Amino acid sequence: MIRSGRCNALWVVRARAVNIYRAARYADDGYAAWLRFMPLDSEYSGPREIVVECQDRLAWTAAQELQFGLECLYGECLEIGTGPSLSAYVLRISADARLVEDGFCIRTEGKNRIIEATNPRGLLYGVFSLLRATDTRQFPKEQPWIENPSAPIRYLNHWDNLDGSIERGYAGRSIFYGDDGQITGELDRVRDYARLLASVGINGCSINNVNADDRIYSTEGLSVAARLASVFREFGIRILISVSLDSPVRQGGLNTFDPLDPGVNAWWKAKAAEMYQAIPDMAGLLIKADSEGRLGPSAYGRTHADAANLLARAVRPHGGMVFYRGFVYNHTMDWHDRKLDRAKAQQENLQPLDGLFDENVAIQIKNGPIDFQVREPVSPTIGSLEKTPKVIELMITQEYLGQQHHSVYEVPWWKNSLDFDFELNHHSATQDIVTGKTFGHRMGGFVAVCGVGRSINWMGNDLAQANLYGYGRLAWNPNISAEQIAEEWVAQTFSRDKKCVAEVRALLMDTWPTYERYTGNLGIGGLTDIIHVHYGPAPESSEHNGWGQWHRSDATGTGMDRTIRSGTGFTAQYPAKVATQFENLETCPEELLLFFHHVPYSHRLKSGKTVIQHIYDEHYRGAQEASRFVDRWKGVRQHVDRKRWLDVLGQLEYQAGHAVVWRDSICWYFHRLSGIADSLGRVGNEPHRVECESMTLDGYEIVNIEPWEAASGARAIRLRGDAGSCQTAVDFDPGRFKIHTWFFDLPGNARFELRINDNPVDQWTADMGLPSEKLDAHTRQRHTTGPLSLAQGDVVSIHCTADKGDVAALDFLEFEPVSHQPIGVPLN
Ligand code: GCW
Repeated sequence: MIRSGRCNALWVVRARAVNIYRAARYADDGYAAWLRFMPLDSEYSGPREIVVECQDRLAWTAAQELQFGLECLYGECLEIGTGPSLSAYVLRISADARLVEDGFCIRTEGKNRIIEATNPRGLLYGVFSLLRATDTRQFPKEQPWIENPSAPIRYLNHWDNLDGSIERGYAGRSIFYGDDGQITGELDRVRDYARLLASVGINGCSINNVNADDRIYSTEGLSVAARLASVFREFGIRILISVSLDSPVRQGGLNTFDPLDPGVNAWWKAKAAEMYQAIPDMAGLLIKADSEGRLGPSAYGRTHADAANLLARAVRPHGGMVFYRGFVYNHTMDWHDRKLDRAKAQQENLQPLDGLFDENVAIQIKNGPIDFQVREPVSPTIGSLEKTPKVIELMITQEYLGQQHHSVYEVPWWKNSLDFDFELNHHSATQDIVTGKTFGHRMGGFVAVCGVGRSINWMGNDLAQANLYGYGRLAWNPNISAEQIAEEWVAQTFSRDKKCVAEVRALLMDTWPTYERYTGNLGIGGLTDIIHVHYGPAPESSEHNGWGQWHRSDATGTGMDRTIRSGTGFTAQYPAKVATQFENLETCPEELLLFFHHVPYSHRLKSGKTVIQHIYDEHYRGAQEASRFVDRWKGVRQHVDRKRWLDVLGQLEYQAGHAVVWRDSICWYFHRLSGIADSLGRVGNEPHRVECESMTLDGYEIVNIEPWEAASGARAIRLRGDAGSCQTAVDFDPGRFKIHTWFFDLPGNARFELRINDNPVDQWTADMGLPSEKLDAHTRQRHTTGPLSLAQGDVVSIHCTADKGDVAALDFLEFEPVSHQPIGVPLN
């Protein structure tokens, strides 16, 4: 075989350096994610070399990845060269008409394995797919093995700010930008990140928040953007830049940003030319305008089409696209007006403009009409913009889904949106529409908001990586099942052991339904605090303000009436068949009932249960399921490396506790509002709890909690000074108990010590870094001690030390008899 002298030597040197670097980094800390390539126990019997038939850097990267993957999997290091060879993996660019851009074909020819693609990116995807199949032992049956991506756009959006913070990021600070307001890049990490993305077919990535800071496209900023672009380019990923419509004023010194002003037009043209000079292969621009305080075309009475086309014409000579966000609404609506509806805003704003957008504009639409809630109908705008290419926007970062402190596998939720059929006359599932098939658009696809940060495992929660992986796989092929994606991910990430794969897959599959159960049922929305942190329960926060995430719960009923007959008329935005289905109470899918209808609490569901009883039951069931996640995870202990097993265990234990916070807050809220008792007698009747307010206090004071349902009895205790304690004597029958201490974890590291008869038996520090600085349902959680034996008269006390603002606040102690099964509805 002839090796291409210098070029090849260089690549081999680089490959070795990269491998050493990787080996050092690839401890079982989650950094390698699904690219661990754990050794297989079978002998290698494949081709002996790797031949790259084209002199393209990306093709060489593909070869190196193949070399690295096979070496990890089999311990065989194949040489890379330019051929010819009798037994090689051959990486070849071909004009095979069966392949579209980025697609690949893998076939056997004698002793050679040919990987063909129409572009080098396709070779990289072919290699990663081959490695995945080898790693998971799942080879497709069909020969040749041909795969084409579902759509050309398979992008991520980063909401990273230039000061290193990340909007809605829950895994540490930005991997793109440094601290202290400097704009710097952590390029090693970015490179490893790009590699992960490429391994699942992601081919574009925006590098700054849609709430855009335009310094990233100042002359200095562009040099940073260009550095990031060059790293992403190594793995076939093109970058996008988020822009701010008022830049001609802010950055350019003009006195207007009117989209129809010739000076503004010229400014953007010049800016685009500057951007493309720095980043010749930039995918395009992304823009959020007239939304949540961002300036937009309405400032000059112009339309979204005017704004989008202004940018589109600037990037068009360079082959760029404009992604115009459909997330347009008024957040200062009059909540008294029962006809107003935030869900209607996108369609009202964009539909009249269908046909007026330039052809290099795509409208980027969130899967639901509100905002990434745990359940929403699919946004009608996806089905209605027939003349305009669209991309669907999904959310990987778990803003409204527990912010990675809760494990929620989102793929089933996304599939639910992608499989939804608009019931037009032809293939009209969401996935057909956004991939361009339904209305014959060449452009289209997928975008997801991703919050990876400097946390060693990228997501802050090892299980949350499944969402990043799953998004890429789904964008590549939306027909892969959520179960299969989970299986592949577990096998590559944790263990190939069949039992482990099945158990973790099943656990992942249950997380979204469970999260929905203990947060917001029947399409009511998340019931989280929508004004501030979007994390724990705060059902009242949606009401009586202009944000429009109303659920309209009152003393007699709940749900938002969006019908044509008596409500906001939102249902009319869907094609006729679907509209009729949602409009009628009898045919509206129950999981969306409260999204579309306001019903009395006594309304009977198909199960025969009333809505209020369903809400109680689902919350109890959800919390019970969350506590079983802990036991289920314990069942795979021997298959998962210790660090990650312990990390996930800790996360699931926290989740189980916070699910109870959710359950209680929501049940208490609806119990008080409706005045209707839980027929199973659970709500408001917690026999094993002792309120801290009623204990003997030393150094503590009693405080009222807002909102009231965030603490038991609406009150808690907090330290007045640096230290103190509370104590209670056991006045129930002796036995073995788990003691749950319900406390609040504020910023600062307060310390707690639990003593029995003044003997220390447990201690812990409240240091989770939860997203609130108040005593509320975001910060309330539990710590569990025991089981241990208690006898009548034993004194249980908690001794606490404050730290900075953390006042070691406590809500109650709960003595759970160990034989005690939590009261709940039987699990199906
Ligand atoms: O859900 C909201 C988020 C905002 C975000 C906005 C959007 C970037 O809370 O943080 O802003 O959506 O999608 O633009």
